[in-house]
Amino acid sequence: MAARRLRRGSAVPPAPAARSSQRPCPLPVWRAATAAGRAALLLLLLVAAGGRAGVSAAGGPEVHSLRGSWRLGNGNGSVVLRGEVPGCVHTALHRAGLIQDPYYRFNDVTYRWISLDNWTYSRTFKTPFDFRKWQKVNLVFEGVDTVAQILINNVTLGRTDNMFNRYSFDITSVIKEVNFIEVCFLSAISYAAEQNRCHKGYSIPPACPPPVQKGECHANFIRKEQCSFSWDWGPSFPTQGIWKDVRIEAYNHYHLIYFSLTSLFVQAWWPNGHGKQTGYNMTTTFIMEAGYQIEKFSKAYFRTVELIQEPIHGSPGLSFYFRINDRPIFIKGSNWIPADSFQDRVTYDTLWLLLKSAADANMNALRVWGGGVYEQDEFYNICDEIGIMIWQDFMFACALYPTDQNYLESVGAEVTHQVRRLKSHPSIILWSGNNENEAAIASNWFSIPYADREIYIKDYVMLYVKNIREIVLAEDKSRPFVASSPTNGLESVKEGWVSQNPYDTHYGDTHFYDYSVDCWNWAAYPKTRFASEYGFQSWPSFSTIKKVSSTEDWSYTSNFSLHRQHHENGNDQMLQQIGYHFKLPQSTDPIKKFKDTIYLTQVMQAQCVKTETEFYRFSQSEIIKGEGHTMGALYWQLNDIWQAPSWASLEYGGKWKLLHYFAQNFFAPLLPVAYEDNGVLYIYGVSDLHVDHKLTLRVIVYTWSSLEPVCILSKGGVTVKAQSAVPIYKESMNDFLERCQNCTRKSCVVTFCLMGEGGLQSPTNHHFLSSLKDAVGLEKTQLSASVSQQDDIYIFDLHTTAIAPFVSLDVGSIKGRFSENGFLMTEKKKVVMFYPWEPTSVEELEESLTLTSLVDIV
Ligand code: BMA
Repeated sequence: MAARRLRRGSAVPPAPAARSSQRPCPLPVWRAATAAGRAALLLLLLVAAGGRAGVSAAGGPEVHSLRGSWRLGNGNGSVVLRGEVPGCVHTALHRAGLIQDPYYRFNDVTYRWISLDNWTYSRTFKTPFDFRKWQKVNLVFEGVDTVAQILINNVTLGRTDNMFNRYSFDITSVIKEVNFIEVCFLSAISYAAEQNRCHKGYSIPPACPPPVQKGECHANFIRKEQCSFSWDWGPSFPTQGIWKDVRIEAYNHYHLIYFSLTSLFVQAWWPNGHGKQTGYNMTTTFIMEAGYQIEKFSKAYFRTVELIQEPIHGSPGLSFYFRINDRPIFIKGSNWIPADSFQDRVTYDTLWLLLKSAADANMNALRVWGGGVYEQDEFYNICDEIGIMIWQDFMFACALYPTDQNYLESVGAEVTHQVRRLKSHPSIILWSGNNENEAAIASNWFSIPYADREIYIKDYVMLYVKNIREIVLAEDKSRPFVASSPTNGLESVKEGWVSQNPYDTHYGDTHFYDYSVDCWNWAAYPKTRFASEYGFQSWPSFSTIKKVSSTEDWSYTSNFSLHRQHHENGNDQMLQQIGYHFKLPQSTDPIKKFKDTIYLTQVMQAQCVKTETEFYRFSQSEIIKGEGHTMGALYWQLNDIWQAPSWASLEYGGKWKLLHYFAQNFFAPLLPVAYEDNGVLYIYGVSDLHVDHKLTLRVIVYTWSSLEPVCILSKGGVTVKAQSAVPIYKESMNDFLERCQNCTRKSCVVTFCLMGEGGLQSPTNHHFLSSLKDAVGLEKTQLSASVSQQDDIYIFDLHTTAIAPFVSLDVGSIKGRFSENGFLMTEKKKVVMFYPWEPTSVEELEESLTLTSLVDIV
């Protein structure tokens, strides 16, 4: 199909400029019945009025879903199949057996033709009601991906060009008893290229992603999931399809489009780890003329959020932290990317598993990153339910963007729609304009000549400040807005929204990546106010990789391993980082060598992110040389979009990497952290608890060669203040080693934990005194496990004959998670639980179990 000129359709809600075309509606009488009698609520209602007068009917609107099986054909008609709606072309082709799993081996490149073609979805449907009795009939798309012409009964209704918009077309005059509907897509790649060509005057970089990503160009010219054109952790699958609900709605007089509640206060909603996620079921009834009535069921939550940017004593700059219900909260968590290249595969269960895993790892927040999608309602419902706060980016990332009128109108409608759709969720605590676009201009990522800089700054301010910010402030005053991440916050505003150095540690948030530093060295990290991105890569486990590869791919240097790595030099960087502290695998058995390398990448990643996160947590209460008061740690990234090396702690499919098990500990509400500075060993007590605690610090030192401690220290009466990080132990390293039976750095390892009354206990933490490749005395160990079942849980009784660092339990593809993993085993016996996510058995678990520790790597 040749590229056609399409007429722009009307998105709902209209962009601000188009608002005047909407008839002002008298507010209906409404009555709110709520469990919280004293609830103070602000309601936002958006109602549309029926166009023709006269016909009145009691009851709600007629809704007829057009979900289900559609006819799907490509541009020249050579491929015809059935396609599910909601869905996309790739999943339809796969389901029909016309293509393999798109994630298998090199298929991302092999199947590029799918996205280059122009596909059409069509179907006939009977109108299941007497449409003549209704004043207004609309065809509503909750999401169209992306550029399409919509026709009904051969009449063009309009076009779509923004996957983040909701589109509604008035079909009152064209609907019949039997109808034929067509959604004719244009390739997103061709459209983006065409938009770029049409943009005269100056270029909008970046033109194309780096070749290592094997992606498509000009993603910034289309309002579509930016990472669908490829990313440094993801494949290029620029999908086409009706990706959300589609339906016919008929109504008289009034029709409820958006309904949101903005809470003030009663029983509050709290983030995970800080209290309950109290919510109230609420029924609101709108009673209108002629007995017409609309009933809406919803959940109301109450919480306040403030982003505090104020001077800090002894430090230049401003603070940057969140206060929830008047309580300052240290933000702990990660960054969320789309859970699949094909959104129709992201089910409630997928979301639940990933989000619950975040909460189970003691996270209280996630950032929905700006290169993906505004997530589905279920995502935010779950976050509300389990107390995961959301830093919500608008969908712009790592690029500059155009600001011509059409583009701004489309974005305006998008932002209005998304804010109205999402603002009721207490989990969302911040709107953020984009990912790294302030930094892209400030650090001149795209080598823009100095003389042209102002054009791009003007565009930046136009898009994020004069448009997006204005709309957000008009639609939702209940939560803060920042223009970018990272940003210097108020300081960026002062500097004209693009500050000289958006990574300034004295202001706002920072992103920090350095793969060549020794990640065990905390001094390499910025003492920032808020770390919203940082991380290191690892490979997903062998069982995950196996599903999308074949035998010849199973080596670290295979074409496949290079192909899946989308970050320049990523595989080498991991080996370099591993090499600082571990011996690299040398096995002559290629598969063992591959598995050992995978294991080490995960060990390295876990240890690196642990060190960095602990640094941010222990920096929360101090100002040192003008820096500190760090109040957030969101590592990059929580989840994976496919099976490939990445910064994720959860593999595609939900399996926990060692990092995720480490996160459970390094985000624990009560945690002792050790670090060395100038030959002195410090232990800090870090607490997110709401009250001060008198605790006992227990430090146990082992030689690598024995399961018997060489030195035990118990320090009682240690006060760890509520929500703070305080030094609780300090000793010169020389004294410490001497006191512990002449330990040397190479021969000993330190473990420590905090204990309090009523069973209060921190996880046991460890501090290495040398690189493990230099450790003296580590012995080959016999690790064994016996498995038994207790109700729905499986018990792994572990046994070791010697100290075993980084013990990993892996049950392959059996879905579930362990209570802990990747630990330093210093006792002969240990009990680890396995929580299955689907039915399994003792036999199956025993058969699949692989036990690995560092000493097994040869
Ligand atoms: C940050 C993110 C992503 C990227 C990650 C790792 O810049 O915003 O764009 O995937 O780093 O490189």
